[in-house]
Amino acid sequence: MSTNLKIGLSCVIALGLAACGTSTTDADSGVYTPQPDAYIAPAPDAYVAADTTPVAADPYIWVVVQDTEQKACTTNGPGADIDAVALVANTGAAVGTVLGYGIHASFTPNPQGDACTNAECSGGNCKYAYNGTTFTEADLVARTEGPQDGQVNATGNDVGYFSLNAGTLQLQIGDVTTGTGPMEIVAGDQIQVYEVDQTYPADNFAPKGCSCLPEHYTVSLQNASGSKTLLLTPTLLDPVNATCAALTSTSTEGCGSTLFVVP
Ligand SMILES: [Ca+2]
Ligand SMILES: [Ca+2]
Repeated sequence: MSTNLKIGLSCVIALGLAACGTSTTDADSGVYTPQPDAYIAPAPDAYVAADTTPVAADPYIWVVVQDTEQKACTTNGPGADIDAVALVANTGAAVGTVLGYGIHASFTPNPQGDACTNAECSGGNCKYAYNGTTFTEADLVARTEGPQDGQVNATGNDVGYFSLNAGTLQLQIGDVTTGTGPMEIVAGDQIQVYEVDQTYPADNFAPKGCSCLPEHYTVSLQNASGSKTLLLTPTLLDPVNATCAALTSTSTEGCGSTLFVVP
């Protein structure tokens, strides 16, 4: 029996069981049926991998500053007075270097109520809080973006800070040079919050004798989807704020301008 006859006979037998064109018997005989399978396989694999990677990361990009100061309405600026928020490097030769400042700031009043109404504030106006009657909320919230620039004036209005009045400030971090963001915030990074405190008269950003109370707040991180929140640990107070209690291993609040570490 010739070779051709053997192949033909096996194909006839296979036809009785399954499609001859896709059987392994035909592959043995040199017919080109495998080609379509080899072409289709790689494309869906490459697409799926690229689509899932960013979702899995979902890094921390929001800094959330929550006012926790006890109610005190004797001034125009109830609660923590936030001037600026900085992302600070904490590795290698870059330790202490500012990497970025706050951008895209927004504010949420405390759903349980403000600490102070205008009627309770000095002069009937919580001027530096969102409910004050002198500045718009947008103006005040934007004062927390960018580098430290708060100034308390003996006469005329203060500039450069926003009093939280029991509410919550959210910011992203933009690159210190280009301003673009949000930058990802990772373990080991540090967050420096500038709160109008006793460092302001000490550094000539407020009149000598300014009460400029160091006030309390917490700092957390959130990811873009809002599924994760991470409370930061206050790690360094400014010694000029003599009324602040010393930090301990269980401290959660900043007091005045405070450096926090991302655990
Ligand atoms: Ca400012
Ligand atoms: Ca203050």
